[in-house]
Amino acid sequence: MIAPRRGEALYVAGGVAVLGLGLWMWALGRGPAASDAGARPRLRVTGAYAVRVSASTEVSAYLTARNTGGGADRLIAVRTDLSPIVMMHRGLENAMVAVDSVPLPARRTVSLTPSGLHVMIMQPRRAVRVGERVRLTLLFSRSDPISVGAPVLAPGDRPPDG
Ligand SMILES: [Cu+2]
Repeated sequence: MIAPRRGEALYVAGGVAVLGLGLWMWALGRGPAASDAGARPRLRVTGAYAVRVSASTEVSAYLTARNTGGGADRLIAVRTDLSPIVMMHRGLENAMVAVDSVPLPARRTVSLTPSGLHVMIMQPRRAVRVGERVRLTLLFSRSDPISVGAPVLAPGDRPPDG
């Protein structure tokens, strides 16, 4: 049997030490110090409503998202049974541009309104009626999904308080 040379043994020991340090840092990262409860987002969604956009079949939706937590989050997608295609738009003058996500900073309230950010349900499977409720499931990058019922209003109706 050939004994390992001194250099190789040191090399192996060094590797074990690095692995140990990595495991220790990984454990630290999962510990209470890193998952500081104050840095978590805490979301509440209120005042959701939907409007059938006149002269088209699309349905837009609006809501208010309040983040009372100490950590930021992002709205990354919206799902509904009405359509597989739900977009998030930002209104600019008379145009709209798609956005990938909506930032929800810590301790801030973000409102999706007809004059700004909004949700757009493209090519709904059926026409929606004023008075019915559309169920929206909001997906976030950090928080659990939130489902809300959005009453369908006629264009120009006063939105619900939220
Ligand atoms: Cu839009």
